[in-house]
Amino acid sequence: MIEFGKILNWTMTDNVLSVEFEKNNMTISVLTDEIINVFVPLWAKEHYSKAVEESDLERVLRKGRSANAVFNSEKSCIELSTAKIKAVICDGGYVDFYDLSGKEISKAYRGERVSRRTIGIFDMELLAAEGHDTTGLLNIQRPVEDVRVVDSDEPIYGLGDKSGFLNKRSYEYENWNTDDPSAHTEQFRSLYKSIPFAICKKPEYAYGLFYDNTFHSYFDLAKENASYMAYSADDGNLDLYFIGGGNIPAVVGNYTLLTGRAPLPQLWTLGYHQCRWGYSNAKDITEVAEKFRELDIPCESVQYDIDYMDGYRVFTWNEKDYGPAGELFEKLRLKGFKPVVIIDPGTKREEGYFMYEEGTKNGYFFRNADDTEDYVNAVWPGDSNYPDFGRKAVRDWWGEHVNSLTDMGVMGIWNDMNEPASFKGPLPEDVIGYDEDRKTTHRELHNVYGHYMSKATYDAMKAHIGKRPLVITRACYSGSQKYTAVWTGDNQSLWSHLQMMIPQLCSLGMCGFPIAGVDIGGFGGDTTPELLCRWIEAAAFSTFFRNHSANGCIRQEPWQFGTEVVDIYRKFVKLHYRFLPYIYDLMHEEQENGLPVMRPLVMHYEDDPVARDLNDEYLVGEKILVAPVVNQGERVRKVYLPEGTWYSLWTGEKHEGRRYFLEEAPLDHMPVYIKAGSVIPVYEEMQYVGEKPLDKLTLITAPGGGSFVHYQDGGEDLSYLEGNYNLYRFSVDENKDLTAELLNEAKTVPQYEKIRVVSI
Ligand code: MIG
Repeated sequence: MIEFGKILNWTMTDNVLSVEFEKNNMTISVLTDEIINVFVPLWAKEHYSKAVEESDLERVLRKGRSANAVFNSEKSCIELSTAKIKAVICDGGYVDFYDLSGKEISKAYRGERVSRRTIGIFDMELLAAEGHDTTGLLNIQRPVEDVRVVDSDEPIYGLGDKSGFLNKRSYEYENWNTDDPSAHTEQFRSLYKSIPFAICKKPEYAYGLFYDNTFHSYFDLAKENASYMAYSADDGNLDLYFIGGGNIPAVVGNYTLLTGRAPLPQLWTLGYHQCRWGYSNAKDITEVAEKFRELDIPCESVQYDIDYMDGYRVFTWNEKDYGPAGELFEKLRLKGFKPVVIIDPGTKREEGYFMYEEGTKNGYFFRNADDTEDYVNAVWPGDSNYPDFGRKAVRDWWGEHVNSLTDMGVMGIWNDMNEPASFKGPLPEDVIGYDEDRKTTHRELHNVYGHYMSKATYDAMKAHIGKRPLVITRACYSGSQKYTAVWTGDNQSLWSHLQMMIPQLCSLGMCGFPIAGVDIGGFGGDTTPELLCRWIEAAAFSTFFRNHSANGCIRQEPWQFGTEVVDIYRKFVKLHYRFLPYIYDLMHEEQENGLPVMRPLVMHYEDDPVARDLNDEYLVGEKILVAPVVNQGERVRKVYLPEGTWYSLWTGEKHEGRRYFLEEAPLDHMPVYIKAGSVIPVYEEMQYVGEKPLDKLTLITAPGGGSFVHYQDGGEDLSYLEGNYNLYRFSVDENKDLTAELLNEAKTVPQYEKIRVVSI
């Protein structure tokens, strides 16, 4: 709990209100009419934000702001108004937010918390039974705390990759990037990522709360008490961004305006990828790749897991088993495969190994608490050091080695183990690292380790390859979407994990990560033919679309399970490729509006009580609704469609929304619906991106007529930033007559040779 006391003084300069309380100071900055920062310098005067970069701020501030503050002597509080929001700052440090009509949006909670639990009740009993003193665990006071009133049934969304259902109300979570290989259940408090951003939805107003603090932090989302949600942190500042907007898309738009948006990826990266930890030589990789072509299942890459390294030494190549990298890459490149390789931060301690030598000589690794030696823990290569990515010099060094990989022909980099993982117990919080030239500790840096590693990778690739980088990461923080796509780490071949995929990817999307995926088929454990089929179906519209499995589990390529599975698998990978232009269009729009590709229904149907807690369907953009089967044995799917008229993608059958109905769903069928009035661009079949010129476009139309803005570029380089793209507006009327307008004309990207319209 933070003590404030009464307001003593305040000043307003430009957009910044500084308030002096008896016991603390607070700064309230108006960034835009809807983004307000509340800052209490408990630890440092600076924000030291990793999520909000200078360049983001410039963008935010360009959106304009105006604010004025008055003292309300009757209530003894300061009223700060923007054109859209009123923040009221009161004695006691309470900050309340209202809309301009005076309706309450988010108020500080004034009472005492009923308890501050740090541990589940069941664990408490267990601990007590084991003779531990559990009294102190009931009411831990943390130096940073913010408790806010929520309505008794106010749903809460977001929080990144956290497990559990879409509506995070009644869960508690911790932000401390964690690599826990056991099956991620609903009870898990933390996973690999820390995204301390919640979206709350009042009946008439949706808003967001972003707590920008990288120390270990905690959310109790109306679990300990239905009338408030509580945020706390072990250290750091209270650095809260109140994010208005009124509806969920606007809140996501504002949040991504603040923390940045994912840049447009190369088209091929949105295609299908195959991986396995344990493709242990060139023959294995080549046979898997060739089998995809032979079976006519589209595929972009067979990815290289740690097996390709020489003794798990990062930035080395195991020539003994894989031959010269260039030869293997070239052989596969001729068949359309792009090399994507894993890298791990843990750097083997070994005399003579260049990474160890360079890192040691230059002092690039984390240091022990007493600053006498480099810090050592163990990961795959054995005893290892940890690069101190918080410093630009270290990121640049790392980047040079990333460049050596891309020079070899590598086209995508997959960053693993960057929580960071450690086999000999967690890294102590007092391990020393730097935030640029400021000496600090792992306590502050832990949650941004993956963020900085991704930034190092992205910056190097962008400058070096002249193309849009493909970076994938396991660990990250708010704002990492500027550099990297994400996957959700080590799930398992469990139906419950297939089910969790939908809320997890939707939540990541609501937190600004549009390029996200899970290991299709499940990473750990043995998949089953039925589970694999349902998984490729359910994931068919995901943006990082990869089947991956662990060493030691049964192999998970579709052909391991017979021809029925292969046929089903092919059908849904092809479905994904057909809709690539639509997915790409959504990625193009994301640059403008911050919205993800895969969206929960509540994003566009906020007032629909069914949508608010719907976990087994998702939207792709606004026009496509997917209702996959995610239960073992199920052959009839109960589908819910929200308001409007919808058409089955497969049969054209018409359905009116706002109701449930049953659809037959044999193993080879996934219900998909297109909204009335849609115009959706699709491609012809292909084996991989780059196989043939994409000079024909088909527009699928659903009755009603409508229009759609379609984006077309070269798919790889950065010239789109200079306007080298074609932008079309396609309008289709009731008679299916097409009008195409060219809104922007590319310098070097040829326009379509043929555009045809088909009705559903
Ligand atoms: O400790 O590189 O999540 O995708 O296959 C396991 C081996 C290390 C964890 C990753 C997984 C990858 C595996 N890695």
